[in-house]
Amino acid sequence: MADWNELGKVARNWTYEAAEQIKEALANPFKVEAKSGPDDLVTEVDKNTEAFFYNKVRETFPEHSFLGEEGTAEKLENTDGITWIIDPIDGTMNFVQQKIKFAISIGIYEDGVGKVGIVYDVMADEMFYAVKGVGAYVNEVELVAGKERPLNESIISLNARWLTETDHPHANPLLALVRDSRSVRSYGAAAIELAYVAADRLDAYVSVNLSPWDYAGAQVLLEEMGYRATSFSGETLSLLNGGTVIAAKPALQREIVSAYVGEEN
Ligand code: 2AM
Ligand code: CA
Ligand code: CA
Ligand code: CA
Repeated sequence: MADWNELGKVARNWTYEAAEQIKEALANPFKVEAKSGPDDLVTEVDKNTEAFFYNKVRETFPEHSFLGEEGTAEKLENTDGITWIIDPIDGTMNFVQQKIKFAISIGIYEDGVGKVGIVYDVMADEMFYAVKGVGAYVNEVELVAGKERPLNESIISLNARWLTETDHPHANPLLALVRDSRSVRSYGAAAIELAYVAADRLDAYVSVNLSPWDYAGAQVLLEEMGYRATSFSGETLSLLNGGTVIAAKPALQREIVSAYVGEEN
């Protein structure tokens, strides 16, 4: 049986090592490419960081599987055994243009069950991590479950762009959600926003399109806190396919699904 505390420590040490390399890279010019459009970027730093983790996992745990955003490893066919799901830089646009608010995200799963979760905000030096059944932490401080707040006292995080795409099927429910909440934030890094929900800095985070590497790390944090993350229709998030995501404390999460983003709306 794997020692998840120990594996978590190894993963955090690699994360700190990778973060040092990212900060060094940030001090020099690097190549930026657009993927699907001007808001979907990748740099050589994303690719090098993913390769760093892939090589570490391959050398140290050859029996483990690996999934990363930038395609270093083969596509994942299933979630049997121990799988590392990594986003080498979450918030690449922030990385390129703002040079703050980006994270390394790692989820380690066993047969589809989240065991270790890491979201490291590199420039803030904030290490959010959880080990299933042990606890969730930011740096060395254990996170304590926050109280539920009614929607009109809740701060919701989402990408405001979705509100402007009026022919998008989710635009109207999201407009209503924004109207009924206390206020809205937008940080541009899904893993950080999900970790903020786990840390009770945000009450909810909503996205119309994420991939498994965006939420695999933070999902372990959210589960450890007893919070919920599902698709807009209330389904468990998949590690093989992405889609819509709504994460919040359980009562608020259920309310947002049933009264706003769920299929009956
Ligand atoms: P990324 O920076 O790793 O690409 C805001 O763009 C947030 O949504 C980021 O966390 C980003 O992750 C994520 N995201 C997911 N799919 C995306 C896409 N197709 N284009 C841009 N961002 C995407
Ligand atoms: Ca990306
Ligand atoms: Ca991402
Ligand atoms: Ca990324």
